[in-house]
Amino acid sequence: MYRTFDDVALREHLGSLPAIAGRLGGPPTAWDVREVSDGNLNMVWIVRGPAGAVCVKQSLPHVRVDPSWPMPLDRTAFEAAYLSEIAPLVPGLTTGLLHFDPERFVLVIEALMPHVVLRTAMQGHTALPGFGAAIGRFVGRTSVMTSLRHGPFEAMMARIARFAGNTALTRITVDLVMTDPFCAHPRNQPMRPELTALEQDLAHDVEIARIAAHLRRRFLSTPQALLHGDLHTGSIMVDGRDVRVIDGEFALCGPIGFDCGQFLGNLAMNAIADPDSTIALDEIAPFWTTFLAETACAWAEASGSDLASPLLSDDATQDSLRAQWCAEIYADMLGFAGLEIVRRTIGYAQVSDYAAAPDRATEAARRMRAVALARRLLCAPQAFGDIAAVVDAVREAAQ
Ligand code: SR1
Ligand code: MG
Repeated sequence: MYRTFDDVALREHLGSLPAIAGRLGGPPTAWDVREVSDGNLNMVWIVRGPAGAVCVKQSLPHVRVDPSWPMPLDRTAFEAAYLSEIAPLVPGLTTGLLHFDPERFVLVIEALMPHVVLRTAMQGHTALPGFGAAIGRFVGRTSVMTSLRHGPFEAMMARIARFAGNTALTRITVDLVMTDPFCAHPRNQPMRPELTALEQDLAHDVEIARIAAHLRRRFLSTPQALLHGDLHTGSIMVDGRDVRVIDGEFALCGPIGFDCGQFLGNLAMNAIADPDSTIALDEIAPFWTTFLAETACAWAEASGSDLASPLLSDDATQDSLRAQWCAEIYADMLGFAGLEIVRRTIGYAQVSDYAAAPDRATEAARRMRAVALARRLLCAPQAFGDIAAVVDAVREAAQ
């Protein structure tokens, strides 16, 4: 039976799970339970015992940061299903799933210690190079291996059906990322008065409205692969060069360029919000080139319905099929990065990276430059023929 855990209920529940209690060691009363909820939706605790530690996540019947916003509990079930599918594909790039309780909507995963959230590390200028390539590997491998390229189409259909049920969180993305920022929705939180006119301009821009509608349609009707669905720099933890993707509760089957675009958009925002640091800018090209390289490796390993015709099996044809696949992802990535930048700059749930500005006027100017870049990504994607052109545009916007 579901009830939101308090300290006592949490200890009691973990104590009833022999594998978890054994991992922690000692009696439940000896465990150190610390609430570390940080995201917008769920409760999270780190529990430490004499023998080890675990991370526990429980859904609330509402958005954690806004109790007036009701939310179904099933999001941890989708996160558990996502982790079960992708963790074996990318060992060392995510967390192990230790336990899921479908009645209490409690997920127990490996505790990442002493990792910190990548966004925090970037803001503190302590993030080390290499995380872009790690995310490129993560997205490249998980996307090919959970697409029609690999396995029988029946497995893909089952995956699509399973994650199509994640409608509550998909609704959040459709509204907060793809709709509200472009219609002056009351949930938006642009810096007022500095960005009020910008929000109004966007709300009256027919070209942007059409492009947002196109991307929304692609997001909802192009189930290319199993996506993380919320791959911003707050969904990644790092410890030195160890990089882990967390928080897969928004998982769904969709266009691969969505995950790529969210990550790219967040790197671009950090670069513009904090021009004293070049780490985000420097990680963009390694992200994309590693994504392409990993896609090529996974493509060769995969065995799916694309390979059914002997007419397509020679190397040159396979290379051209892969190039076509990557070109489609690249085009989607530019658009979704544009949406993510606008959303995190004027919409609901913004990025804290902008706090790097020394004063309000500078912050507003940086936010405006970020939205100007987003407009270019959305409206003039032909100007970004390769990833070097994207890096140049981000560098220019950060100056
Ligand atoms: C109401 S949830 C707001 C945001 O938090 C999550 O991390 C997602 O990014 C979502 O859009
Ligand atoms: Mg999250």
